[in-house]
Amino acid sequence: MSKIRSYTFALSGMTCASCAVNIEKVVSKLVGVRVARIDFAGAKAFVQLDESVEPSVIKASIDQLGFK
Ligand code: 9UX
Repeated sequence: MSKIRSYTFALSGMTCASCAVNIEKVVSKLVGVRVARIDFAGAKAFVQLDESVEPSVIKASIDQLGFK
């Protein structure tokens, strides 16, 4: 049984609510991601990850989509 860790971080660059939906779809498919919620209005990302997954992997993926 692997543990799950929760992270919340600021996310800049979203210009419409669809951006949040798009990011959620991509991040949700990454290995080890249990929960991905992107808050457009609050400009935040909330994720729950298997402990084996470093949050930097998630951030790198979001960077690739053009957000910070
Ligand atoms: Mo909104 Mo975001 O019109 O990648 S979907 S800008």
